[in-house]
Amino acid sequence: MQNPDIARVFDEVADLLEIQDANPFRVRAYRNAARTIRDFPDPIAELVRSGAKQLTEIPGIGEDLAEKITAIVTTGELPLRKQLAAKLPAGLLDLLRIPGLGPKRVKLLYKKLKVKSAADLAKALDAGKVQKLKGFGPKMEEKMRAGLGQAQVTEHRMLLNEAEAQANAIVAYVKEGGGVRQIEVAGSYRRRRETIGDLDILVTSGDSPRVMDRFVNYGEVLEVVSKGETRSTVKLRGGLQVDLRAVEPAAYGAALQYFTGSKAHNVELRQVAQGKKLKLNEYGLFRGTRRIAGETEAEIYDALGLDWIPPELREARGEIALAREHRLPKLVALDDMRGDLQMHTSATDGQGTIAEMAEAARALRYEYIAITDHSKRVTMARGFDAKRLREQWRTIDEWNAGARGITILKSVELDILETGKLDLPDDVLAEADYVVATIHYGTNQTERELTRRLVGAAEHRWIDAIGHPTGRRLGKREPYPLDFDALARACAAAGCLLELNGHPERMDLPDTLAAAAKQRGVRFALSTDSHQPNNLPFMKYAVDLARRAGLEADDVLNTRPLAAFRKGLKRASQTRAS
Ligand code: DGT
Ligand code: CA
Ligand code: CA
Ligand code: ZN
Repeated sequence: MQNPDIARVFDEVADLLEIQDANPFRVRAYRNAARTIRDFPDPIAELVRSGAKQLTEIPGIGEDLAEKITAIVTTGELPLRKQLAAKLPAGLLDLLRIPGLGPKRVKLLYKKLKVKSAADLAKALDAGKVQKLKGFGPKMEEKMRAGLGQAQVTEHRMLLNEAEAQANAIVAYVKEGGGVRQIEVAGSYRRRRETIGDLDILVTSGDSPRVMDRFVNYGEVLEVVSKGETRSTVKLRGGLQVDLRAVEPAAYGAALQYFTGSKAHNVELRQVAQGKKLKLNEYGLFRGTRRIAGETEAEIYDALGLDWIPPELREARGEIALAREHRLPKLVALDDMRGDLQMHTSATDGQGTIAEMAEAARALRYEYIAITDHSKRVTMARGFDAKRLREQWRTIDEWNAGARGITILKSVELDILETGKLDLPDDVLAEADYVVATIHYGTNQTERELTRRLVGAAEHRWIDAIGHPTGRRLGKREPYPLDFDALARACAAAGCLLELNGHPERMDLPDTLAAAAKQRGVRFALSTDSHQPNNLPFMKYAVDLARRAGLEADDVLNTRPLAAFRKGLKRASQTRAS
């Protein structure tokens, strides 16, 4: 059982409690638990089994939660979840998967209209009953109709970090069985897309039937979809499908190239081959019947007259022309990062002290971090007013005076209010080292209003970056309406950074928008939006985003040493009005 599987149980408990009108603090406790578990870097089930570490040593996990986790890991079920679910119709939880429908709305639909399933909802919509409920306007109705259609046709995509946990575990398991020479996960996973439809694993082996046998007997397998001597497909608990293909070593590079995709990239690449009177497929690059390349990817690209293209760029967005002209970008790498520019502490909605966050950052050999707790508008997170923020900054000053080899930047995640005003006064913002401005409220405004709010913030003298610019939450919330080009132009003109938030649920900016912003001359800030020390390694996902956008180290301000970083901030060119 992987961390996301455990987390899902707690999320469901929170949903069930909320539908049943439980105390909001109790609901929140389970939500936090789910997040803590989902974001924990090591497999918690292993910890339970090995007993190597007390679960209660994990930040945010107390006695009660530790007991519940142990129950889930050892029995596969949580009695509390069963009890809560038994009180409600079975179809009700399915409704939660429809975009826009959270527990609050599901509760209303159930209580007022006796809606117990997706079918009931469709009927209620057709009868015009839904729009009469409070909080369900015509816009919402349209969204639900679209969602109902979608829930039936689109498959479930998994977040990259969840797929990564599954991929690492299954690859380690297959390797342990022996007889594996090469093994690699191809597909969208290798291209580092932010969500993954299924995993495509390739192996070379002297004994592929044995490898296939082991694969289908993996402990997490829920269903063996197909099994053969060179190809098998399984479905794991939690829904992820995994394909395993065994190929001969002479075709490994060709198979890796083919199954890495994207499909659109492969189509273009095949055309390049055809132009040279060659044939490209998953078995190799052929002149007539003779294979002229296939063992490695590099020799295939080379034989086509192209530089090797990093998988993150293989989306048919012009990378093949660049590879032909030797003009591919030198993509930013995790190793280039010298700091992390968004994280929260237990003073607001994080779990971890300033010192704990800094320690974790030092373990990653960063030079600096920004502590960006929320401003006061985010009441749920006990956001800071000017007084509490300045108190935190004094603590940070003291910490920095200890010269611990890492610098903490005084910062804040500042809410851009519904009116477009900022949540804290200018004199406070002027004292910060770095300010990242974000929108959390009023996201149902028009495109014009939302764009005006963001552009206004980007132009403000004490705002250094716009955080999670589109507001999307993968699989949960669509981006708010925004004239992104207007924002990008404003940022470029004002010297405001755009954040690439690498929190796996956000991945915001999306890669295509980041690439468009680079064309406008924008520079970027990479961050993790960590809510506990263990989240800091999420930086790799921010880097994945940046690489998919074609960014180089120079495009990312926090690849620079501290002094150069400070100099590159918008505030460095402002004179402080006193
Ligand atoms: P996913 O799984 O939806 O996140 O995305 P992918 O890209 O992993 O797609 P998937 O699993 O359907 O296929 C893996 C790769 O195999 C894909 O990226 C390219 C290659 N591939 C699959 N079907 C075709 C095809 O019909 N033509 C070509 N040229 N390549 C294909
Ligand atoms: Ca795939
Ligand atoms: Ca596949
Ligand atoms: Zn935020």
